Amino acid sequence: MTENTRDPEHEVTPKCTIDGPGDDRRVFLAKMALMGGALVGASCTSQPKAPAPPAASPPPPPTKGSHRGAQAHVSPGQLDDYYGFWSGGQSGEVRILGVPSMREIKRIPVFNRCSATGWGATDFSKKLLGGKMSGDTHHVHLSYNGGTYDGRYVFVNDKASARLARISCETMEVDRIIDEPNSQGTHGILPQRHKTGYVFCNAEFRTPQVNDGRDMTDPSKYGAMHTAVDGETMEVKWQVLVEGNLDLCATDYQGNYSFATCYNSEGGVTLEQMMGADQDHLYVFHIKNCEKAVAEGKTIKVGDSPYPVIDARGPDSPYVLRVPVPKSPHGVNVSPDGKYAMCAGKLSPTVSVVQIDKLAAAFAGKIKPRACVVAEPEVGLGPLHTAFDGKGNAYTSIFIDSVMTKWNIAKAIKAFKSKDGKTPNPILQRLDVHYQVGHTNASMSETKDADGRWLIALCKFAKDRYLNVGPLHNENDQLIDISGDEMKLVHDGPTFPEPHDCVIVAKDLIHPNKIQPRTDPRFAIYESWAKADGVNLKKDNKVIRRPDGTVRIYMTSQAPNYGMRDFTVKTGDTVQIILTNQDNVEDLSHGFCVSLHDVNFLVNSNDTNSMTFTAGSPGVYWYYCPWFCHALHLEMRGRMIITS
Ligand code: RUQ
Ligand code: CUA
Repeated sequence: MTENTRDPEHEVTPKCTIDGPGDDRRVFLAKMALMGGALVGASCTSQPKAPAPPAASPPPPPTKGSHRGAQAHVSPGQLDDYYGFWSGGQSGEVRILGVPSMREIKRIPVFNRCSATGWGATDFSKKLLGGKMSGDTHHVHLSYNGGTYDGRYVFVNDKASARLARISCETMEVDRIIDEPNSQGTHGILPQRHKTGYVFCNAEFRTPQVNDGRDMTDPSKYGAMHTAVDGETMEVKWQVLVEGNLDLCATDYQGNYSFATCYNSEGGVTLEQMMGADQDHLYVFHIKNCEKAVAEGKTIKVGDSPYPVIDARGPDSPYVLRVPVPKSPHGVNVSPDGKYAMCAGKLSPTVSVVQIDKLAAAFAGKIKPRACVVAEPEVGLGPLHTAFDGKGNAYTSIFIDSVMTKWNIAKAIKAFKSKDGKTPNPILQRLDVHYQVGHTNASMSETKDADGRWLIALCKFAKDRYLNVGPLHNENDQLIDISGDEMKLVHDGPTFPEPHDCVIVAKDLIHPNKIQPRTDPRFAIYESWAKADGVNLKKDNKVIRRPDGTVRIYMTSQAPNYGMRDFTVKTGDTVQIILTNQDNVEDLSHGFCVSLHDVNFLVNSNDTNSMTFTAGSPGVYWYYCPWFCHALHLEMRGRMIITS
């Protein structure tokens, strides 16, 4: 079956027309969701028909309401307008793409072992990772000031081991990793936006609190943590314990609230149990009240963890307000004007629009929490996340329908108040994407400066869009031009599995250093070793046998030479290579690879890096520079001589 034909047998429901490619997988997924009783009140008939999917190339001819469009092609030698920060999912990394070219510029190893850079094996990274070599990054967000990015840090979660990492934008290298206490499945994160204050982290998996063997068979006693981490010091400040599992996270623009979508209000532990109730919640955390409780000691301790915990399980309190929304919400995104939190329905075809300035009255008990919901447009089957153009429109990713739905916020609010609840129709366009879009984000969408130029649909399946490369398919991140009245698909971007989310940041806000600054906290460690050994890191080439038997090799590099042509150690020695790159020139990295010893790491211009290993059996072992650095790069090597 070709993309543009539809097999009537594959219609999912008599009422609901799924436009676009009627392929087996799309229909299969839709059927699965329906079989799970997952969709409530789904009725697509009122929605505008989605345009036919565009041919692979050339781009479709202009249609009514089209526009000249933003220029997606970036010529050789030209720079992109935006930095795109992509999470890498189960690859454990973060990637930097240029937008709109979608060229992958850099991979930043975070929770993963990286052979190219030695991340996970160098002394510094090994210490940060604490022996874990995998991770699952979902959400990347940058530090803010005054409602927009301040260009200092990138924060990213690890769902697998409940951690939060910070990348310094100076070097685009991880500088901190912390554990989230009493948490599993750390999922949604978001920094505060008025300044670099807290970074909030949601635990998606409810667990016994304390999780030490007690309460295992009584899920009613399970709970989940909303954790406030200081974005400057990366210290956990406090936690709020709630009964529900916390999914995506958002913050307002004033510093008053943080948000968490909360599905599984049933408190179930199986899929069926988690989908029982028709209603779940958007949890709203009142930051000042939480801080006050912490200051007044109205907190508990959970297990051995030293951090104060506000026990907010049970009914609404000064700390947490539960705004009812249709079943199993997923994404929550705050509009660039700071007025609304958009809560995507996932198992409901709606987005609930929560008006943030009504929350104070709800916290004060003057209005019901549900009265904060001012619109609930029907956007399609399986809405997951919402992006913004700064012009009053929202773009919601629709997983089951494989479309992006563009809708107008003001119209949705008007329609909600109208007699039939539907007039005016807020839905402006539904654009086919390929396939099964998860996250979406737009240029500067998570800031007050959303500029309405580019939208990314992070599609979970690529299927037939690329050459067949075997059972593991890539993901497909599609670039959509939103600068005109209509969304236009302009580019397919294959990615290695599996980005979950991205943010698109105006290039003028990010200023990395091209030469390694030696002020980075990492250098304090090397400096302290050098001081103890009476070594000048930047000049000396010395072998130091420490009292504990460790052999420290301090070495320099300058293309195409190492400061040492050879060094000698004994079989079984613990050897630590501390290499300093004397080249102070842009793009002149060296590295250090030791034959047959699984030692390989990167040392950038003006950088120092180190790795520790055990010397093998007696013999000669060449070490060499793995980074092409000079015409005589292949000759850049020396001998490690191991004696018995
Ligand atoms: S999640 S597809 Cu991990 Cu951000 Cu929504
Ligand atoms: Cu240094 Cu190649």
